[in-house]
Amino acid sequence: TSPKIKVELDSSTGVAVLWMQSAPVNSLSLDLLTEFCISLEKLEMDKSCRGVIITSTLPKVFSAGLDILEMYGKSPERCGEFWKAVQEMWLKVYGSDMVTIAAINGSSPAGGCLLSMCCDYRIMADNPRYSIGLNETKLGIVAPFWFKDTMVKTVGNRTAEVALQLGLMYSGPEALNVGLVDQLVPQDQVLTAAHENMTKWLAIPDHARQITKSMMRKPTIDKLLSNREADISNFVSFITKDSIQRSLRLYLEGLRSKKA
Ligand code: CO8
Repeated sequence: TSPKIKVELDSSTGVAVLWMQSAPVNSLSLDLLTEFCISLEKLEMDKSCRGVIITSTLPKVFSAGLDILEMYGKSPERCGEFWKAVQEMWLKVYGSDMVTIAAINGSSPAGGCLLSMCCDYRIMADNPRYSIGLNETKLGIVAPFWFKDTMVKTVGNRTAEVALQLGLMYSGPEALNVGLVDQLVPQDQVLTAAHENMTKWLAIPDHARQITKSMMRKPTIDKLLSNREADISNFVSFITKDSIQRSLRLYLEGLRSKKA
């Protein structure tokens, strides 16, 4: 199978661009998550890399979030393996020592929004067709505590409380307004803006920025680290319930019939 991730590192600037290139929608499958983590790990260990811009090669989608097919009709063992990979991605991105900027050049529901929120800074393409948010409740599923924590850390408790219950998807201007994204720019300027912003972050001495980042994020990370196994078994017992499988099937059918 062809690679789902492409990385370009410019050693002279210390900035890498990590592209998700898994058509049609960059859904976060076990394969994509595994490749993503390996790529990020390599950059993390590469002393010449100080910052990474996460983006998509697809024309309209940043990431459609977790691959629903990984959660539908799969064995408990496989669901557990998948969930561990989702945790791993979150831990790696949220806890990265590098500067991370999400260049959100398309729609970014659920896991796509989570991935964006794990970055230090978010720049979104100004296009009325794109939206971003944690829409889990609309699928009849529940975002786990560390998704919730990440959202609270990004937009504050009250906004997260409403957004999570309603499964709100925000337009670009709405996302900017609540602070879910930091900048809204024309589609063709997303990557340029990400590079410009990266320069500001890289002007700060790494050690001071890293310690500060860790001070902000470590308690949230430790919470998952000390509950990892329980979180996996919670997910597996929840997602394999008949009623939840039925919700997922209906949602998938809805996605498919939308274009029929
Ligand atoms: N997983 C698997 N397949 C998907 C997904 C997905 N997340 N999203 C889209 N697809 C499929 C579609 O079914 C379609 O398949 P097919 O060609 O076979 O019909 C194909 O991808 C293309 O999709 P669209 O035609 O819809 O493409 P568009 O460009 O029109 O729209 C969107 C792109 C906006 C991304 C749209 O596809 C969309 O809204 N997708 C659904 C996104 C979504 O709701 N994701 C939620 C995933 S759940 C999650 O991430 C967190 C779960 C936390 C679990 C906690 C449990 C305890």
